[in-house]
Amino acid sequence: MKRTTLSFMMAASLLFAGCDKADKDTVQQAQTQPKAGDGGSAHGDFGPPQGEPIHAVLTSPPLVPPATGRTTPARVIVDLTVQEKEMEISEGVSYTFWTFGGTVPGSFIRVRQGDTVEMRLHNMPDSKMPHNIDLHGVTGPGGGAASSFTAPGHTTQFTFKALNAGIYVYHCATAPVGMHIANGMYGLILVEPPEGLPKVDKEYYVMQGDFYTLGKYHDKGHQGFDMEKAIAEQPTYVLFNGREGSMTNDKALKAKVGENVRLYVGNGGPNLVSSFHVIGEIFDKVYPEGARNPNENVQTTLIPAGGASMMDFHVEVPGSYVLVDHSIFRAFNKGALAILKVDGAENKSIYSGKELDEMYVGDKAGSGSMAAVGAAAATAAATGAATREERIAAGKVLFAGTCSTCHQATGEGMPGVFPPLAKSDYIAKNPKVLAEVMLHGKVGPITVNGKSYNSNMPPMNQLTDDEVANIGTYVLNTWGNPGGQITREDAAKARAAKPADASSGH
Ligand code: HEC
Ligand SMILES: [Cu+2]
Repeated sequence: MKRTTLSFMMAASLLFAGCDKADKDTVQQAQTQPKAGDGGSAHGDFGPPQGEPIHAVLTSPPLVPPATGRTTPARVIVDLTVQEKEMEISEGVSYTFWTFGGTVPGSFIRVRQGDTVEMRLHNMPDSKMPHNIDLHGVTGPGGGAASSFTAPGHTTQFTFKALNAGIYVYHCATAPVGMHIANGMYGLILVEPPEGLPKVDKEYYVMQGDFYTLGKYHDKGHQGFDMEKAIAEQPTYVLFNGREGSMTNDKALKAKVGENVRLYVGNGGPNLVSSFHVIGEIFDKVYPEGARNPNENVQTTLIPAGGASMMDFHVEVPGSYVLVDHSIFRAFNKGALAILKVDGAENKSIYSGKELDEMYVGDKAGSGSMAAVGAAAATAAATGAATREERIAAGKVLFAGTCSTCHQATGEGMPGVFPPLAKSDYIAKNPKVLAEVMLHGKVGPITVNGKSYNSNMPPMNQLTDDEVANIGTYVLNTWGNPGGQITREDAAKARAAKPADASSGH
């Protein structure tokens, strides 16, 4: 069992002390004869490394190195370079990340149980901070942190034997630890069991992290780290692979109908626990926290901060499957959303697609798909563009996701349910009302173009002032509306006019 100086880990290891005796009884037998299914570090030493040392193949997310394919233990050299660099955290928002290998999460490392791993940590000369590495797959003080303090422009090295198979988080553990992790210093190391993992068609590397910026969600420009938000555990962004939209649109993960997909999903934290879910799929197998024996038929699996999991599933039906943290505001309002795009032939016997849409005069009209509304708000490219033309272009994209579920892409609305925005006399009377309606919603009776409606539009105050200006300007300049502009100031004024109360709709 791994020893560490952290007191909470000591407390945890005491809990397991009862198991030690049983383990020791089987040590002798296991050392001579490792066999599949034997867990624990006492069964993971297959003797000295054989053959020439191997340089580990490291991959950037979402890619995973190929299986080691080895049946004997080797000496594996890992060269990991720490780089502090500015990258986009969201469209038009930059952040100074601290990285292992230039990416968030850091490079994926893959070894086999029993391997001797020579860990070389390089810290770039232009780094401002010292860094180190704690690999949860290491048996030894600090998981290696005690031996890897690396000043800017230095290289350090330590060697460990990978005794336990599993999928492990690694992270920087230099003080202030929380800050190093919050800045992106984490990644995954896979220690394959001696017989390897079951073969699949596609493997991907996904890692969640929570981020704390001085500005608000989607505030443009360079954003510094906010220690107070971090301590309060109130992230501005919750992200997969360190950037909002890192795996959407043309960067979506890909698979074909009929394939088996495996995700290696880690959670760097520093604070949040992830309720990891893929919308529209069921995990055939989850190796909870990387454990050896999978659970079957799982919908949502918990991934603790500083923990990781593997999940396998077979894809039967084409379409876009959405990876989320099912603590769902994180997905739609903080960025924890990615797409797996599955191509191939439809299979109507498994999933029919929409079979019916007809009038239903029930109690009250439904309120549309809020998922789609939020998704667009989270992912649409809000540019902070200033000219009218730029606002119209950006607003068109935002409208498509944020408003068109109800008002339709044509702006015609739906008879009796959603009023038209096209040639709306309600808008024409007072164009600035657009900002107000967007930010505070609209409830109660309303007449548009001679027809009355009495429904509920939810407030969308997650939109930034720029986004409100973009959508408003787009609507004003489309479908025969009177033209003109909604400015950032109009949006700010409307936002301040009434306190936003998301529960009442006004
Ligand atoms: C969930 C469905 C829904 C979404 C999404 C939605 N609206 Fe509405 N909207 C409504 C409903 C319902 C009304 C009428 C409310 C009432 O009856 O009081 C309305 C009314 C309006 C009105 C005033 C009436 C008119 O037709 O001129 C405007 C303007 C408007 N919405 C703009 C928008 C814009 C812009 C967006 C995107 C940011 C948006 N709405 C998103 C449902 C929605
Ligand atoms: Cu660090």
